[in-house]
Amino acid sequence: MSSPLLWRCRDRALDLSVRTAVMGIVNVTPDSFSDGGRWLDPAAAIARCRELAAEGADLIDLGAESTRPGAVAVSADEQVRRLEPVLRALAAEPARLPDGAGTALVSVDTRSAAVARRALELGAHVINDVSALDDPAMGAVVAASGAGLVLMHMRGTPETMQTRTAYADVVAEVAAELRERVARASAAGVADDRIVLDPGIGFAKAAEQSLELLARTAELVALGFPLLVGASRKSFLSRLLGGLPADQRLEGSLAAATLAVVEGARIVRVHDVAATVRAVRVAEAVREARPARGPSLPA
Ligand code: HH2
Repeated sequence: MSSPLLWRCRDRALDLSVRTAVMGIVNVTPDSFSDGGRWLDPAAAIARCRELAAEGADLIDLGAESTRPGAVAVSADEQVRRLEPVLRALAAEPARLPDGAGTALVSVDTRSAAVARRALELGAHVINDVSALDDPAMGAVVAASGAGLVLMHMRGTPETMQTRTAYADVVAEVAAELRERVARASAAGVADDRIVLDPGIGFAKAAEQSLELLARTAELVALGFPLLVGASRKSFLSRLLGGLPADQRLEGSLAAATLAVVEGARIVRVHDVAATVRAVRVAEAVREARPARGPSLPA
């Protein structure tokens, strides 16, 4: 059996056993909560992808639909219209990592199987599905391509999710619901070594629930799949920092990413790639320096 920390994505694979993968965000949208409108022009988006890869983004996550709380769904046709020129440019000339370390993988953040199918035809390596297979056709589309698949936890849709934050034990319930989505992916033919899990920080979560998920990252790592955490610039940080706007949440985002990595997250999804790469190089070294945890501490 292959290592669960080798994530296979079509003809590529990311070794997550020591080095944390950094996923850089490029939203080709008019309305994303932090970078909405900045990368809607294809030329600007393509340049941003190349810039993030040059800063060390192992993956570029392209989104064409905002999933901020209250956001309304965007049609598949419109998502494809926004994504296609960017995907074509990255397929023709992949975005290069620094120091000759190869090229960034391309991930597409979509809940739509039709969008995923087209993105995969255009060379995407990963489908990042924040609904974790709500679209009944999604699993088969991903399985047929051998792409990587991110299954993120959410309840409801971005429009309704903040009315669905009642949990008795947020970590136990997120874990159980992610397990159900893994079963759905497996039933559709997605191999285990393609799957990454994500607690969905801020998706159907109140601020204190996002904090508890971060604090208890290790319990989600124990599900046996690489864990991705996306806390970058999210509103739970602002609540702790006197209401700072999204463009002033860098230090809070770095703190959250660092903690997640020390606790075992293997991929972080972020807006600020250069700073995050430096922070997680330290965090993963601390994690690797920790002695293996014994069965229990003396009383
Ligand atoms: N968060 C957002 C979008 N996609 N995907 C995963 N796997 N994990 C996340 O935490 C996650 C995600 C929301 O952030 P952003 O893309 O910056 O904003 P918007 O949804 O408004 O485009």
